[in-house]
Amino acid sequence: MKRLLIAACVWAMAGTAWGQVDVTSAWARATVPGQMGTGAFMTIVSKEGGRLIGAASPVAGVVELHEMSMENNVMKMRPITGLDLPAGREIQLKPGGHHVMLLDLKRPLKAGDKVKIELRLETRDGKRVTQPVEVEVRQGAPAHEAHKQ
Ligand SMILES: [Cu+2]
Repeated sequence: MKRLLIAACVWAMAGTAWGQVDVTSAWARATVPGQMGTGAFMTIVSKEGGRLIGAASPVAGVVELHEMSMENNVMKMRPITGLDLPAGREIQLKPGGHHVMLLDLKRPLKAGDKVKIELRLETRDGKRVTQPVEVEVRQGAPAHEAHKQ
């Protein structure tokens, strides 16, 4: 147990020291039986500026970045190739806006679970890096209807 705690601390410190971005309020919506996809949300701040270009997760076969928008009074969502992270600006991935879409789920996500998501980022000078974040699964309010498969 003690070793686990130390490992967790080192990991957290590493994230702070070398992370391209600061990630807070990360969560994913719990699934209902039979649901194969769900959204993950978080607040991202890039100190130097960069771009979020993708993500991966051990719990999902496919992970996409999505945006939601109103078109003719209908909420639509579509995959995007990336999301700019201007230096120092808080970018919110949230229900009804941009989100990380976990598709082809390998298991149901229950409230209280922790899920790892690896963010793929492009730095200001064009380098590609990854950064792991831990996301807590929460009971979300309305289902993410458009993503039932
Ligand atoms: Cu989506």
